[in-house]
Amino acid sequence: MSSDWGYEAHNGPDHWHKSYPIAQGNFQSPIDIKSKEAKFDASLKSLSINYSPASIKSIINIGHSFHAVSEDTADVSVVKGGPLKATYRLNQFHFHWGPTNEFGSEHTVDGKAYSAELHLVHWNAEKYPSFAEACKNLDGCAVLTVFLQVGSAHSGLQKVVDALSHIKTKGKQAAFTNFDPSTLLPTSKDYWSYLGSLTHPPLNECVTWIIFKEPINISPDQLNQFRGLLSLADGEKATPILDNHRPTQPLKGREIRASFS
Ligand code: B30
Ligand code: ZN
Repeated sequence: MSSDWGYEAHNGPDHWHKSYPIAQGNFQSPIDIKSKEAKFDASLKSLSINYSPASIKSIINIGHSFHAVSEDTADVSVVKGGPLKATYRLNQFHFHWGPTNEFGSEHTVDGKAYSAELHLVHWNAEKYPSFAEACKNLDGCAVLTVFLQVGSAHSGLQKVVDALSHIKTKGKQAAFTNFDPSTLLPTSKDYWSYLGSLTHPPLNECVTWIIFKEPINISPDQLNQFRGLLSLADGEKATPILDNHRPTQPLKGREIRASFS
């Protein structure tokens, strides 16, 4: 079944509110982070990330992006502490990018976009029975976010890029194992945090966003390999996935906290 939304002119972010009215809600993501307005909170220092290479199982082309899927029936890769009041379990990670290297990230910092953005998506398995149930609650999900800036090739990212040759078209899936997601994290663990939503439909307002200040590198060639994925199934007309980022949304009085001063 093809979905009713996408990132093109006829079904893109400006149309989503018709099928998903929450698109105009008070806790939507992404946002522009005005770094001067973020408030230092010493209690955020205690973020603890525990990832294992045993958790990632497969990689799948979902048409508008690709997911690296984690085993999430047990606490194999988790994040806790910082703004979180429970242990959140990794469900999948994915990226957002754009047609050129000038923009492509979803969040921006002081109006500046990065070339791409990594989302490590977790859910509150202490409180909810499944990712889908967790998504119905404000404390349901936590997304660790890393900005990607164009520079030298990233060796951790190259393992992901190498796997893309097996999932060129929508619906394709391949084994992807023995990958440590922590290789995609920046050296500095300084971050901003705020409450928001999933950045594409169903756009549920269920996410504690944790956004690392320091970007990682991605080479122009690695970015082009993302754009080489195709958005339709085998046999249908091949359309590359050139853009899958939502523009920034109004902050509507929300507070952005910083783990650093
Ligand atoms: S994000 O991290 O805010 N970009 C979902 C998960 C994370 C984000 C956005 C959406 C989500 O779970 N969406 C509903 C289920 N999806 C599958 C998926 O995991 O993400 C169905 C779909 O394709 O339409 Cu995209
Ligand atoms: Zn995302």
